[in-house]
Amino acid sequence: MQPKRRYFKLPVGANSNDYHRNIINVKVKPEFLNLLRNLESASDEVSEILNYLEIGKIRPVSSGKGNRNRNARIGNPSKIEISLYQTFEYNGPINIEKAINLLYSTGMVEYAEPAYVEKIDFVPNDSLIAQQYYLDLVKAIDAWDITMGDTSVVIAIVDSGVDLNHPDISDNIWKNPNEPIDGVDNDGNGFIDDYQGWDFAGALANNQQDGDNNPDITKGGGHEHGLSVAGVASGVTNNVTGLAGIGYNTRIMVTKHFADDQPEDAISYASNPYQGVIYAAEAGADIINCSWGSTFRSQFNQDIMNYVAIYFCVFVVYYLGISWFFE
Ligand SMILES: [Ca+2]
Ligand SMILES: [Ca+2]
Ligand SMILES: [Ca+2]
Ligand SMILES: [Ca+2]
Repeated sequence: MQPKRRYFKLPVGANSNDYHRNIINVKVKPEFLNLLRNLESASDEVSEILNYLEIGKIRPVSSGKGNRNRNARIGNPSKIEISLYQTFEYNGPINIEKAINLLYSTGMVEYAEPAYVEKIDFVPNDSLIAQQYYLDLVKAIDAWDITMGDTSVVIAIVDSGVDLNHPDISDNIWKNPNEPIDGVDNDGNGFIDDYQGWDFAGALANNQQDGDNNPDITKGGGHEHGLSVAGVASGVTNNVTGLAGIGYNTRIMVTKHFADDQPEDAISYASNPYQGVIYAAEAGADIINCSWGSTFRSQFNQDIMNYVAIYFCVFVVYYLGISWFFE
């Protein structure tokens, strides 16, 4: 089977390590949204293509939950209808470029893209001054001890995970007040018992379905990136707001995107951290820290960032990554 026309071409320099295998990020045309819930009703032509691709799970990137800031919409021309954003899995032995072009051939998609692999940013001298990050972390925590205030600020560390039992951090881990541990998704955000964030990558890097509710890290090396970043992010916040005047009780929300079975020297996130960005915004984070990036431009990811900025007014912190974002 061949696509009708070639709409999509992999960017120059992209190879198979640069995107997640068998995953396509899709913005569906609004008139086809219902079809996704009832694929049997597809036309013969569409069914034939979907069967050829061996489409598996189709998942919305967002549950649509969370407290949106309605004022943020006023006068904003770029409305984002997040329900149109879907992740398709396909299992057919077809390369991603052809698979994407076949999806275009169904007429269902506004656009479709690979899910590019995001890589950790080596924040300056990462390996050399890791201990200094630790010092920053301790200082920040000390400051929080002094300035316990009424306002609760939540910083999401969308990264490799965090050592939840770290003595300087465990008391500050954000807890989801609407999610008792009872095997039920009480807050309806699509994640069962996410009482302390979410582990999107889970145990296995090659399984995109084995996420769990424990974003604790199991080993060192690149897996500790999130912990280091938590220290840096806290330090930055500490410097900007200063100790005088503004008392706050900062919490760290954790989403984990390194899989437990990745080697310690891994630098690529096994699950797409943009999932964590959406999760964090919808769960009420005030600041989202993204110390990672990809060199490949993605409209899908741009739209996700617009979504969280427009509807949730979160402040997204970047370091060196997402180089295309400011172009
Ligand atoms: Ca939940
Ligand atoms: Ca629950
Ligand atoms: Ca996994
Ligand atoms: Ca886990």
